[in-house]
Amino acid sequence: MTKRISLTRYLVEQQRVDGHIPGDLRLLLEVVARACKSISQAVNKGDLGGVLGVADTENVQGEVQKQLDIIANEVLIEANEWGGHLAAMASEEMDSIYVVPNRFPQGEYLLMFDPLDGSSNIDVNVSIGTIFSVLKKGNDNPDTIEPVCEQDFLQPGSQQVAAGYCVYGPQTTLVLTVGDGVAMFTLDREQGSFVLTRENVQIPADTREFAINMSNMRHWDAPVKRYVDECLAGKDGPRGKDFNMRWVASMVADVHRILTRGGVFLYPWDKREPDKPGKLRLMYEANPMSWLVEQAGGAATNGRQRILDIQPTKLHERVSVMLGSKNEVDRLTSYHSTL
Ligand code: AHM
Ligand code: MG
Repeated sequence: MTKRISLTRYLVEQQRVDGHIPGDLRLLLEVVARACKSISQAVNKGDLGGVLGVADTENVQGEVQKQLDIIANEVLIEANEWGGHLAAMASEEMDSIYVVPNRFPQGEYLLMFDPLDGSSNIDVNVSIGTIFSVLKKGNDNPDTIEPVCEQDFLQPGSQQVAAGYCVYGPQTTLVLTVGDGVAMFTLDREQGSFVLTRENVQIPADTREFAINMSNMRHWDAPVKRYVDECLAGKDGPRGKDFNMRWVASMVADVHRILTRGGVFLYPWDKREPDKPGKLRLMYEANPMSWLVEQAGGAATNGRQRILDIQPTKLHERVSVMLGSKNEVDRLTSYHSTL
């Protein structure tokens, strides 16, 4: 019989055998996984659990919140606030940071999340997910510990100590990196545990598949238009091969496909909102996904710069995103420097 490796055992081995993660980070990741299990239950119940539909609120970005956005946010906060591993949390769905209340011990980590990514797919029974990223609170002098503040979160993605997502699709799959490659864990609902199902995930450097919302074509910048035009020209065009297109409109599902079989995902800056660098959020979406993709041998840029090198200036910062198969991302990035 093949040996089943649970997420718990994987994390213990990362701590004990490989020394990649401290005990506190291991426990924190276990709690995040447990919260994802509960969100998965709520997602699965759908109408039977009364969790679908819109709430009467907007988030800080002015987007109408769905009930599940709010439920998932609460599940993550309640699961994580008492464990003693965190100093504070930040979420796409909250205006400002959530400092762990005084009644609980304060830890040294910072957790960021997009509690329910792909909100437009909730009510139509299409894959959605939770994205998370963990940073360490700055190097405090223990004699002068300052209270945690938003500034502590403004670290480039290269400083992440763990990142991942959980996709709620036909299967619930947790995908994780702690800087030692990418591992995937499938939820075994009977046992109630995540089981390791893929390790050392690698994205092929070349692909024939791209993902972008084509309805925005008229708003794109010249380098993105050139790239997609060349893909669409197929084997008679400059690329000399036919391309396929996929767009789930849940970043978790699109990135999961890319980690599984390659491809390139683009949500570029466009002319609709010239003052915003892009639609997706740097801290909750682009940074964790970029680190996962790089850990799997792929690349991630905003067209001009490696996403993980961007110094954030605010919590809800947005960014243009191009990630996936390395040779395609390099090509796109080179088009930005020549056009
Ligand atoms: P959300 O976090 O509010 O769900 O928004 C992010 C989502 C991404 O998952 C997805 O790639 C993108 O928005 C889809 O946008 P569009 O509807 O413009 O295609
Ligand atoms: Mg999102």
